[in-house]
Amino acid sequence: MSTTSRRYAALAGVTAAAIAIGIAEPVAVLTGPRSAPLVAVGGVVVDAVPESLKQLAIDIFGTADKIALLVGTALLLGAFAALLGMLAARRLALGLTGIAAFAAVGAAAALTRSGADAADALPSLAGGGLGALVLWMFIAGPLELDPWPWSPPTPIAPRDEAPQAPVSPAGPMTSDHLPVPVTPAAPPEPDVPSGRAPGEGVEPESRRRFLTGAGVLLGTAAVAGLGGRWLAGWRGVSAAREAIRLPAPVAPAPALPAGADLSMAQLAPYVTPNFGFYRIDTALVVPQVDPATWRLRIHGRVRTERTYSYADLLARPLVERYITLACVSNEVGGDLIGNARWLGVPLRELLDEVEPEEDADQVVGRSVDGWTCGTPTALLRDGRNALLAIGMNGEPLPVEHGFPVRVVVPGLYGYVSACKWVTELELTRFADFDAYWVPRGWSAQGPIKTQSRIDAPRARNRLTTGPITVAGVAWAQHRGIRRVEVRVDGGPWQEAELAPTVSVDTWVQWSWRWDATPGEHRLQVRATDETGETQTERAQGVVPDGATGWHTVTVTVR
Ligand SMILES: Nc1nc2c(c(=O)[nH]1)N[C@H]1C(S)=C(S)[C@@H](COP(=O)(O)O)O[C@H]1N2
Ligand SMILES: [Mo]
Repeated sequence: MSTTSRRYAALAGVTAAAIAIGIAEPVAVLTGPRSAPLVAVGGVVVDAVPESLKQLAIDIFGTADKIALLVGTALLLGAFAALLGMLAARRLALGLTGIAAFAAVGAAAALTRSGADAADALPSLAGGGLGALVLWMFIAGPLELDPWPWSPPTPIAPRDEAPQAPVSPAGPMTSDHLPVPVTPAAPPEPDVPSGRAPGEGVEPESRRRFLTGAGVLLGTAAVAGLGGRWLAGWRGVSAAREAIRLPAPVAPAPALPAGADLSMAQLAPYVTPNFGFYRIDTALVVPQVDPATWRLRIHGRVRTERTYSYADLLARPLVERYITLACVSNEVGGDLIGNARWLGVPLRELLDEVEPEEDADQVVGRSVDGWTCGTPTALLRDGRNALLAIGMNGEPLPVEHGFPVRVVVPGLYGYVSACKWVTELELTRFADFDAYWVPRGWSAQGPIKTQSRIDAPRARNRLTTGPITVAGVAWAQHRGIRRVEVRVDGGPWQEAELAPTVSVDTWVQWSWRWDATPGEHRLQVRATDETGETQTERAQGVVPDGATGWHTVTVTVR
């Protein structure tokens, strides 16, 4: 095939794929956003890729890893589609088979997501069908080029002599049934020297039709795709969420002591605003859970299984507590941590109502999308403020933070406790069930490790000789922070000043006055928790149960 033909064929393939994926989106508005082929396949990939690769993606793209995955998938798909187009130009049946295979993969992916039903195959099947139609239109239908450029042009042979080159398996459908050029009086095409512009050798009228068709179809795909996504969002739960008026807590959060927040530039605020709160989950599209139909079923190894509605929760005495949530994937010095004021029902009370059996040492939280986490039953009943949360910083939970209901447990990493969009709590045993991250290489137990971070100054700040405030945060949820120390260039540890805090369940801000001297300096921090244990210097990565080591920042003073 000549370069020219390859370009046309690739364009046909890419347009067919764009239509397939674009059209699937509005269909997925009816069947649920997780049934859209890109999202379904992406979801399977997220669940299946080895942990090391996922960590690499998080390292490179941070919390934009999902967007990176979708863009990467789209690029890969585009390349495949181009190849498929070229294949179709040689043998249409092969191209169509390729599209059918892709549709089958999309449908299969959608069907295997947890909670899927037969309708979830529809977006992929509808998209595949239309994609195949478009491919046919370009290769052998109304948008077909006249004559086919699929084989190298033979400039010597005058076009109205001898059968033209296209001896394609799809042969009989060639140009003879196409309209003759509209302008029979048009001057004959100039002879074609080698190194021609793409498309030359093809009737200009048919070329125009082909390219216009591709443009219109690509536009249609974009409008359908973006429109579908928009509609899905509009059909989502934001309206239901906005209509909610949260009751006042019977046990409000303690007032913040003066000075809990040093309000310093670069230093993380004591309370993390909702819009700035880190987000980590495996959901490629945010689950839309209607509070009117939401239920929480607590079952398994219990004496009395119970089910609660959202209204049931609102009617109960609510407590409000500051709790700092942290991700096990947070590197030393990282920002996958945030502190919020959570409103909810004490989980202990709900567990008392279902009466767990003595040997039920694990409570498995299950999200509407099938994600699970396993929490030690004992920790949920030991008096700490483990909450079934409905509010975050005075608002109903933001949709991406688990609306309408999630779990928050002080002292445990999110992956073993903080189930968002929770719909089930199952009492079981660690010996009987591994939650989502456990078979993927993470520890079944995930107590938060004592950590500290330098927020100011940062490595690239321009610093001048003289007094400088070094500041940051330290955390050891549910144990509390007793001491934070800073040292410069490996010198003696110096005690930092701790800001007041509301409880042992939140982080604490710290600051330290440094008389900076010119040159390059290495600042290091370490914290000691209220049990007297000082955080270890030993550097360990985040797998399997959280990073260790001292946060170190190198700065230059002039
Ligand atoms: N349904 C669901 N809940 C989930 C997760 C998830 O992937 N799915 N990830 C957990 C992890 S690893 C963390 S660190 C916290 C993060 O909560 P956030 O996104 O509200 O900060 O949610 C937890 N809850
Ligand atoms: Mo996490």
